[in-house]
Amino acid sequence: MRHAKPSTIYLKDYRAPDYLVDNTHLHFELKPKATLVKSRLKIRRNPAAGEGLPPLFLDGVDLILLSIAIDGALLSPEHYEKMPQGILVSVDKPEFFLDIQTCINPEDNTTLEGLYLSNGMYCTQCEAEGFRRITFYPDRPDIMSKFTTTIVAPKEYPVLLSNGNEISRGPCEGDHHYVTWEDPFSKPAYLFALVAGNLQYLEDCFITASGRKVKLQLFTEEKNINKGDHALRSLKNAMRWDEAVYGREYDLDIFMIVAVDHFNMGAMENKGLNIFNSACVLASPETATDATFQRIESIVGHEYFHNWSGNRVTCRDWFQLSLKEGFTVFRDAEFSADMNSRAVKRIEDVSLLRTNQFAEDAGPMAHPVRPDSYMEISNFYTLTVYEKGAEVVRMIHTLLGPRGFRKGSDLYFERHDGCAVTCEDFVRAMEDASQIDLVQFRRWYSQAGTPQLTVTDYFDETLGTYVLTVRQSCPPTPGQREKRPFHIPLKLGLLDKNGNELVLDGQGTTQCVLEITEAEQSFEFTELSEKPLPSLLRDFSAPVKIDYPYSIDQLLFLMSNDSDTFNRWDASQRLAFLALSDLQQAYRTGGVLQLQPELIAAYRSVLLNRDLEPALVAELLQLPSEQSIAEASVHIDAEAIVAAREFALQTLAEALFGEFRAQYTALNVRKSFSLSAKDIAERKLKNTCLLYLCATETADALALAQEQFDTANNMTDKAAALSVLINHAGDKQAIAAIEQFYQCWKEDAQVVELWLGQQSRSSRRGNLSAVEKLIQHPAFDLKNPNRVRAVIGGFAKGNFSQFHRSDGSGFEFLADQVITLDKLNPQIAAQQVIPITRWKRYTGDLARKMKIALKKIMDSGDLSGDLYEVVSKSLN
Ligand code: B3K
Ligand code: ZN
Repeated sequence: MRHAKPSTIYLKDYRAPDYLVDNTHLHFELKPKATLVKSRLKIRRNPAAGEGLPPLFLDGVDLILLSIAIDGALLSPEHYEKMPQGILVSVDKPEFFLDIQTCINPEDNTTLEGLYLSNGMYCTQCEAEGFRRITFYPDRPDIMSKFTTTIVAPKEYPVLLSNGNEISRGPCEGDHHYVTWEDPFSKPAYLFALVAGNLQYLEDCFITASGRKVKLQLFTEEKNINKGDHALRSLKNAMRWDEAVYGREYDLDIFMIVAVDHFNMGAMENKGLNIFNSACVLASPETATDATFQRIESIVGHEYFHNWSGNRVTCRDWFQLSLKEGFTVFRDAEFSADMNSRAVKRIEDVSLLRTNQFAEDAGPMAHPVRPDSYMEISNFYTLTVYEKGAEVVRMIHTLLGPRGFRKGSDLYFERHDGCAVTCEDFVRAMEDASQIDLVQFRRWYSQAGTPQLTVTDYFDETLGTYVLTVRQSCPPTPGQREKRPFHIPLKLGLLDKNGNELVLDGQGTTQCVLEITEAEQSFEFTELSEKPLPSLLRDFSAPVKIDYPYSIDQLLFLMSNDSDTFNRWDASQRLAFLALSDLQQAYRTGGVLQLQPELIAAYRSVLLNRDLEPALVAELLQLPSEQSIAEASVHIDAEAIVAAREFALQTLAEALFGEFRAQYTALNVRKSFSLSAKDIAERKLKNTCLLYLCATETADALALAQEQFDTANNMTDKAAALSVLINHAGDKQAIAAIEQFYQCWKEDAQVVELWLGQQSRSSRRGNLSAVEKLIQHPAFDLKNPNRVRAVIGGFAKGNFSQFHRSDGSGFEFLADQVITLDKLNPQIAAQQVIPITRWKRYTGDLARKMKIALKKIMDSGDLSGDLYEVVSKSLN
């Protein structure tokens, strides 16, 4: 339903539910336009909620109510009141059965919440508030109920799935059949799932640590059945990992995964029946890049880990979302780090956080990890709740140490199993298990914004003491002008002039964690014979910005000597940022653009250093993206950013052509495909070299790309070659590659999405008219979020130069798309509009033009609650 102005919900208004639902029996008769849903709820007054028998509120959206009965007696309209978002039922007894029949329309449900059809298959998405689109229900996570579900459907839908264990099946009238599922675990309605379709499955099994056999099944359309092995393998690895690292076993006898093409996010952790966006589960070497394989492993792990951190122990209310998401992202990040390169995983995660979460913290939608208000909860599935939330859990891990943290998680699961709890409960379990005081630490949950640390130092040569002074501050965010000091673990080491680690205490420790708790604090290190060079915030021990006046020489030194791999990479980034900032300045003032010879020399030595792991070399060679340069700028001058980065890329490419060429040739050997960490790293490095080579746009380099494009035996290499051809080849060669690729892969949904995304992200070919053409292409579909993300998101979030064209046409295009999209899928519309909501940080006319585009959306009338919240907050 549409709102003129949706209301705001506050955490401080939380009240325990008036009624509890002990059992939920659901009966579905599936029909595309008129599915009949019968529910029987065993309801009782919640003893913890007070006296009397208040009316019972049931959420319901876009439902046709057919009947409602209490203990078998039909209610007449005077016994309930229809409200815009549900019904209010009069109650005269403390315990009763409530029977409700509703009719819903899955076929026309383009919101992809509740029950909908995707390529002829029925599926559900209920988190956060989708269950109310299925039947009237107290749709809140603190109501946990035992569900039994019967699905009746024509036999052309042979597979009928729901949560838990199958308890019966059989034929029904006509050409119909039914299956009944029973979930023995109480759960909130957001974890309910139903799937019905003509699906094939892959099967495997897992023996748990205690010896129970769990059946694993992955369901997909027949044509994709060869793309499920990696997900099943990842699932088994995740199950084993959770037993080894957290002592958590799986609890049902069956675990199912279903791939769905139309899906608003990556995947959903429904109890025993995870539903996945096809793009996040299906992969084969011919169709998926290494990045996709790794993303699948981490998402399969993430959803599986939710079985404990989310399902067995769930959230009391949606303000507590990070309780399950922050913790589970931390769990999946550690899982991926253990399965692959730990250093690369950390670098990738921190890049994402700095580029996108820091931008969120600095924008109009900034909110704490535990928000204290929202209009539409779907807008709060953010990088702040997920990624910064994971950093908060990581900091607890750092402060408690691995053993203290494990004791804390054991206590948390033991104390709260089967309950709906809060972030406070999580922190308290960590505190109680470790006896470490986290009182001040809790501010990470309630204060928004990215803290800034400013570090200065002083060395007293006569005493041999070195003093580090750390000042912390945090910029104001909407509704929070003043911030109190955070409790920040600052991991560091000190290096002598030869690059050796200095010993910091009598025990030979060379790395320590300083606990920053005050606005300003000094730390003294004694008995040093020379002024050390600090290696600060190792492994990115806190989600903060850190400022220390490193010279270029010091950064070069850290880049080659730091024992902390993350900080070596970070030093390379700092160097690049300094150079890019000088280039921007020169561009703005009409000066000569120049890259310092020391920087070029540093890149050369990285390329030639045979002792470095290829994975790290590839990371060290990446120039910061335009988006991350923008995020690091106080005022974003889009034109100068594009010019500076382009110049740096070209200059490095030309200066190091021979080295890139030699490295490319050394790595470009034909071998059979494997997903080993070594092969992934080598492909990444090879393709980084190819990108630099082709940036010179020389025939020699483009011939290498063409050769790779024509002969690659895996999608990583193929897609990398396609990308450089799109971005650097002349029209004829580029268009031929685009066309050839499409003809080869047009039947494969995931590859088509990659193809669309590469074009709309291309600074060379993804100009506005090209993107407008793409949305007319038969492969584009505004009702499919993956296609929207590839084309519209690819352009607005991934094509910095074209989207920020000075005439503002990119912003207007986005506004028009968002207005149309909002009528179909409000969640996706609200996600796509984000780039223009950060208009205040842009210089000159771009800010004004973004604001005009936002106003156009606002004035277009009838906005969804989702879009209204984001647009109105950013116009404030
Ligand atoms: N819990 C789901 C996200 C649901 C989003 C609803 N708008 C996926 C995940 O984080 O695991
Ligand atoms: Zn999650």
